[in-house]
Amino acid sequence: SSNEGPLPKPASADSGFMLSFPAMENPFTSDAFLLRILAWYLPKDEFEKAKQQFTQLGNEAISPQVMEWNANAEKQQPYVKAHNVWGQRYDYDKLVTAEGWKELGKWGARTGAIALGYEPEFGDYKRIVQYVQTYIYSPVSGLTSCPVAMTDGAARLLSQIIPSLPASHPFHDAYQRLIARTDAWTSGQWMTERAGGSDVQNTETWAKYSPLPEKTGPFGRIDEGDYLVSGFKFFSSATDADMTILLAKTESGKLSTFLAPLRKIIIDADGKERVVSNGVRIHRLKNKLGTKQLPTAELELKDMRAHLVGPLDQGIPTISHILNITRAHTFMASAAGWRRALSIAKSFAKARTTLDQPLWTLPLHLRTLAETETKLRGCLHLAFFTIALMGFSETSFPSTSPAAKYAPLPNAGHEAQVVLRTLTAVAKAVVSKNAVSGVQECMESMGGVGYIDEADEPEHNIARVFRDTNVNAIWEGTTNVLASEFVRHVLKKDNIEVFGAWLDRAIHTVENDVYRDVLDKSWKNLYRRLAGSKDRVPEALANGRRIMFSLAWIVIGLLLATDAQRDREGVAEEIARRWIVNGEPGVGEWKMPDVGEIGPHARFQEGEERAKW
Ligand code: UCC
Ligand code: FAD
Repeated sequence: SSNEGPLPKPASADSGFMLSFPAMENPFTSDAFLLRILAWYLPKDEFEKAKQQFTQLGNEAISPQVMEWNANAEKQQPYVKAHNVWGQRYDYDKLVTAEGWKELGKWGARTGAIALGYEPEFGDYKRIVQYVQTYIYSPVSGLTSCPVAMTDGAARLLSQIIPSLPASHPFHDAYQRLIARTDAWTSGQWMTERAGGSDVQNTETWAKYSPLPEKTGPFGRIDEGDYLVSGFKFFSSATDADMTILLAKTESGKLSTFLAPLRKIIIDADGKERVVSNGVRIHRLKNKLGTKQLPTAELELKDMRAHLVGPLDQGIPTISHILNITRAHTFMASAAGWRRALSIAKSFAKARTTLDQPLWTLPLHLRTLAETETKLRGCLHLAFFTIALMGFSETSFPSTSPAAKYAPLPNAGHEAQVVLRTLTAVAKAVVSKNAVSGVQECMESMGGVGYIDEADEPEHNIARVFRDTNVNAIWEGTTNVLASEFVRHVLKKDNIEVFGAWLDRAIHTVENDVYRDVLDKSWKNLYRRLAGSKDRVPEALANGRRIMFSLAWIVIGLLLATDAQRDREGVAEEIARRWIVNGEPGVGEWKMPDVGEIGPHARFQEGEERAKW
């Protein structure tokens, strides 16, 4: 009617409501929980030194330069150029990767992604410090964190082998190049074949002993190994690597571990040196849900010259040095991606208004984020405790660490080894699996924008984090394969008794009577069943996932409880309470259905056996 005024100005493409999203914060200095964990393990001096380095790394991680490299690596996906325009095959398949990918790899090496774990600067604490680097670097590494993981594994393996080798052996040089900060080498890990990646016993790659008649020294160069390897590798993620560690069978029909460079030097007809492929042909690159920046390929190997690593026929025990390191990178990257997704989701909840109030003030939304934070903190505790054990077992158990006083560490030596191997498998499986649902929750909490996958805007692209996080539950052993590894390991020899002695002792350091009681009853229940399963391994294997998640729930509860009692900090206390007493992230609530009946103490009446497998 005529007395109505003009309508408000409608929105247009460039006017109307526009959400203003806050700038990213330094992922180190803004992460109160990470700082708390670090202060638990590092003595004051080391903590201050690390803080300085990581504040700088955190600033770099949110810099426009790093964002640009990430966008570039995501947009310019790798491809292979095998022939020139005349149809001639190159001396080796040219794998073309983005500038961003290359720069991110160099940035990782420069900032110590591997070096920190081998340089003496942080002494007994070097692994913890190295994995803080992983935590900050991996979410913005454009997946160069994947070759980093495998390179770290190869460095660890060589560090075990080279002390017994003469100085002229090429493995010494390879090791130095892997741990370098500049012009560093990367290494691949080739295990999976078409016949299976979980069970590698059906490997169809063969290594023939065929030493060169003449070498350039008693042990030759890195490309003068004594074996010729041929076969087909179905997944190779480090296709642009300098070298690789791979499994192959020898005439015994058993698996051994080999090291080979991807290129070799030949002398051509006119006496000139030429760099050619060391018998590796890229069959094709894979199309994948995520990890788009990563050049995952199928490779055909034909007479690849390789060195044997470790004893003949001991392929699995030898390569397991790598597996345990790459699994640690996997769980840390899972937790780091999850933390990044949650930071984005929290920023969104502060920026978005709904029902005329900031989103974060809606109790239901706040509760969803709080539960996600609780699960993530639990997983982070498990992750860093496992890393601390790894570091301490490589060097020595420190008496100067606050952890020696407060953290429930096992005894150095055999007990620590059993606990470390157990928790490495458990953490890889449990943290990676939870990160998938955790990141999904963060994505959903941003509504439709959460689902937008914009390569140009890596600073708030949760969808990319979700795609990339999914793979962590698959590679380096699926959840069930790790559950199987865990069950078989603890049921061997007296491992369950050794593990049990530690956990029992640790639980009894919990001062809060209620927490101690809940954890003690839960563990006794699980232990009784596990220790009684030595002659029923197949049955325990069938229930492996449930057992593993139940154990993780107990160990995380223990870590949260001991952390809280160190200073009675309010948030730490509340998270411990929610985890242990409410069973909030446990039974039902914890998104893992297989947590089973382990959970709130109310369910653990004396003598009652509730935890059914
Ligand atoms: O996926 C891959 C790379 C992807 C990219 C990586 C990026 C990572 C981080 C990224 C961050 C963003 S490479 C492919 C990974 N493949 C796997 O993980 C294979 C999964 N399958 C398994 O784990 C299986 O359990 C196998 C292959 C290890 C099982 O082989 P077998 O033949 O059944 O062998 P056993 O019987 O389990 O083990 C043989 C010996 C045993 O010694 P004994 O008999 O003396 O007890 C084991 O104790 O090897 C020992 N062993 C180990 N030792 C086996 N596993 C381990 C271990 N984890 N630690 C120590
Ligand atoms: P399978 O072994 O066939 O497994 C299929 C299913 O069977 C799984 O659900 C598994 O849990 C289940 N299963 C198998 N064994 C058991 C058991 N004992 N108990 C219960 N369940 C079981 N590999 C490399 O070697 N190098 C690489 O660089 C590499 N890069 C990769 C990159 C990407 C992006 C991906 C997706 C994979 C990569 N892989 C790599 C391969 C990866 O390690 C394997 O896919 C993985 O180990 C599983 O092997 P598979 O695919 O053959 O599955």
